[in-house]
Amino acid sequence: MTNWQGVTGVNRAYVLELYDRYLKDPNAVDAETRALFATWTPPAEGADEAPVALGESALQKAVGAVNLAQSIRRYGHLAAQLDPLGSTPLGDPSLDAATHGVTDDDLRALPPTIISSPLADGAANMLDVVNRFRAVYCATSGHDYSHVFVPEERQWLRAAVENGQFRAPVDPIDPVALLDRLSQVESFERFLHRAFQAKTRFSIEGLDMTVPILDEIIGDAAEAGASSMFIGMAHRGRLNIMAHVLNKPYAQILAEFKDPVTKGHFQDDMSWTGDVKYHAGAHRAIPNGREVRMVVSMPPNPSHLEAVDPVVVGMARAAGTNVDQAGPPVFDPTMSIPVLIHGDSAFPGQGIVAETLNLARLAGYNTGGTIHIIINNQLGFTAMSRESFSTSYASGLARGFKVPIVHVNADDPEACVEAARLAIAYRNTFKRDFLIDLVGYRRHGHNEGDEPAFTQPLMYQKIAAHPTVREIFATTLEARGLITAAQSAEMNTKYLGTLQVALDGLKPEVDFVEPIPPVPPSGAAAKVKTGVPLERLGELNTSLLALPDGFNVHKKLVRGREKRAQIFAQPGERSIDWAAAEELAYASILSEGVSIRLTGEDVQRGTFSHRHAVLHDPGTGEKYAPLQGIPQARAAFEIHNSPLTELATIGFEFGYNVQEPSRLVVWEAQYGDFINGAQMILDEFLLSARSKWGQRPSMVLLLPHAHEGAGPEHSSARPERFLQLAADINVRIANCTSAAQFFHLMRRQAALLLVDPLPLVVLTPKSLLRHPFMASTPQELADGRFYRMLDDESALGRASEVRRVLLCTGKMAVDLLTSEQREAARNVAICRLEQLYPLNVDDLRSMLNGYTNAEEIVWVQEEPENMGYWDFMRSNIEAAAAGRTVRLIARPRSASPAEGSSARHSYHQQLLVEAALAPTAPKASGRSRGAKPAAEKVAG
Ligand SMILES: Cc1ncc(C[n+]2csc(CCOP(=O)(O)OP(=O)(O)O)c2C)c(N)n1
Ligand SMILES: [Mg+2]
Repeated sequence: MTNWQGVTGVNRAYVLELYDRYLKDPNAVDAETRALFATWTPPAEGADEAPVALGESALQKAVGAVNLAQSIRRYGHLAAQLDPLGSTPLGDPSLDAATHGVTDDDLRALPPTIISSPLADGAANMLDVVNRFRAVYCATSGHDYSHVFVPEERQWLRAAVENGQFRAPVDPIDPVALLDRLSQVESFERFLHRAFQAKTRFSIEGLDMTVPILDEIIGDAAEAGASSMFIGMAHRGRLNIMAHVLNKPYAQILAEFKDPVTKGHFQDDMSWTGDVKYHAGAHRAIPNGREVRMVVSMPPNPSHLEAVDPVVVGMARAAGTNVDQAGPPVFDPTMSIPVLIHGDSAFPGQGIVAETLNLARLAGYNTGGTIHIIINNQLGFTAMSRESFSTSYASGLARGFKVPIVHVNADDPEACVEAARLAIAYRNTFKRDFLIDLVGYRRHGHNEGDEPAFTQPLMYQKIAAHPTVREIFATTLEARGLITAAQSAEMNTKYLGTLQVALDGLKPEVDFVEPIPPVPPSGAAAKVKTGVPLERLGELNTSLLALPDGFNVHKKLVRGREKRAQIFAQPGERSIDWAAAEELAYASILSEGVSIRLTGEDVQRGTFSHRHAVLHDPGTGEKYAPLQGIPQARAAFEIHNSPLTELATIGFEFGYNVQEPSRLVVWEAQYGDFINGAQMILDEFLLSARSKWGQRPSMVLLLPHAHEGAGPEHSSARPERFLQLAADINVRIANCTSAAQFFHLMRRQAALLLVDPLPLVVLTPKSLLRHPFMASTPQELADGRFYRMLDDESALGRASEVRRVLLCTGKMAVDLLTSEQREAARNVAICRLEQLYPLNVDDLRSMLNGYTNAEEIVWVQEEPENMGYWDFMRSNIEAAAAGRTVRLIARPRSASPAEGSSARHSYHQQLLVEAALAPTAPKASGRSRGAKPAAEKVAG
């Protein structure tokens, strides 16, 4: 174009018009043109040959033709035939030539070169080009990525579509092999339909192409060098994908349909639960000679739709992260690829999808791009699309995250293969999410026992008459002369035969495999040594306080750091506060070669401004994380302020944790109260994964908890909910009343990661973070260990005088132990439970037996009676109380966890303390003086 001689007539007018646009806004033209115009000088008026006189109308025609082509690029998907059931596409006026003031004749008169596209190569004229555009953009694939704001990405996508690089013949497809695969997929469903008529299987039929799409993604990913892929999906098509993508043996699947009664799985104590067959996980190793080239895994998931999304993404992140070196971990986006298969109703409906999409580009959560596939059957149970989402497409939500989208008709296998190739190539090139909206239908009801015609009579009339994709493709290949009808039929016979052989030879009791987690060695937690020699602690402290050359800290932190430098001056002085204990615990864990990942809202500074795990130089804004800089560390430390969500972030950490169980994963809530936003992940994954799926999570939840007058939503981490879910071997729950206890608890957790892993829930302090009572001595860090219960040391010398034993935990314990009334209450002992679950009743009994003259055992909690610990503690205390009166002091039953007034809180808290330390035990039916608002219940 730099040669002006070559640009004449209409082209010349068009170039000038484009140049004009470029001058007004360089971004108004594409990058190629922009580059050319950067060095191009337009001819002077009347220079060289006189420009062909171009009337206004000719210019308009050229512009109209270009605008038409551009509109097809942008909006062609609205006219694409995406629905196999033949519904009329929405269309758009911008796709009509008339809207742009041009006719076919006008287009025919225009040269193809006025638009830059591989599709213009060799075209006779603009009409030819427009027809080629329609064939690409308005056929059975809808390319929806005008919302991608990065010009390079948009151009790459456009070029990939227009030059056909992922389509045959440029990228060949073996259509016969594809038909064979579809035959396998279809035969599986037909066989199960016949063999297990009444059983739910959530058939893939209508979206059969999901399997070949996954084949393509897996093949390309392995070729590109990825070592792992994680597939997250719900019920629909799961068994088919397990069988054919994860290679789960037919025998095992068929045995699950038989649901045999075997000795191993049916225990008389009714303790084993397991899960339904379409929730199970599986994995498959793809070999490369004798080596494993890539491992494809599908983790188990609950019925809660989309809940597995952040879990899968977290798994992929963990698999791609190397933590072997000190400092920040090294994440390699090429190592692992997450693939999420969504339902068309669930994708727009479930908020966790948006939360997961939002993680994609955050430094602490990025995975190098997730491939999303919406298996779009245009129904959610009985609800139609128009009842399920407000966006135009089921995929609409992804547009806001700038995720390129291809909608593709599931009855066009070759278009589907192209979409899959495009998805993985884009992901590998740009390391970003891509979405395939696979539009099909659902051949049966929601499950196979459902009657879909109750609610979608017309749709199901169409479906009943609609040939399967296999049948359609077989007809196509027959027409192309690639196979005969007999060969096509033979494919089905072959696969049905294989399944029949598997069923005939089935030994359900043997073939039925259910995950049972190994039983941890008994007493492992008690045996762990968590003390760290004083000298080493001192060295760690010094290293933690060291700063890189020239790095300054905020002046308000200087005094605290000076004090911190002195904490090891006197081994017996209570100089170590919670924050120091935490940081020293992490430093010592890193020095032992265990990596740590700590996330949560604002965790770098800490909600209560106590942690400062990442320092900011006030002059330069530079950041420094001491735990990444200490020379003693032998493993990576990762810390991220999380986005403002509890649900997806805990899901992500859970996934990270189960994928790489040797790393310590810690998530902290801003306030414990917000943990209920993640209830679904706690219920369905963290606390039940072991029982349902044999998984062994071990992540830590730090939940600031205490009634301090900050209102109903800044008081309670809802310990009652964790205690209700605590059963069998599934969690440890603690509420520590000293910095040393927390130090040892965290160190114990790190030491148990591979020996006796369990999730750890810690109810952590807020105002108590800096309370002198909580401070510990260096010696307690060096010599001590984590104590599950703390007896009242001050009462030991007068144990026989004690008439009442108070049992309590956390802030309530501190309030009692530091109250003015305590001194006078000589006949009261205050014992603390630092670990609430598992609770050793024998230990509790021994502690209580030390108070031989105690008449009553009182559980004191700041939470209302219907919350907190009482429901859980009551039977345990009764079991340990040896017939003594057991009662409760607590706020009365309440719908809301706490007062919305600081003054009322303080008054009520004082009443609780007074009631607990009242000189004489009240009679069973009475109330103690001043305890009016407090509920006192006598148990047993
Ligand atoms: C969180 C949640 N809410 C409700 C349900 C009950 N449910 C199971 S499948 C389904 C419809 C799902 O529709 P879609 O996402 O389109 O998937 P499809 O079954 O059509 O493949 C519903 C509402 C569920 N499993 N999970
Ligand atoms: Mg659906």
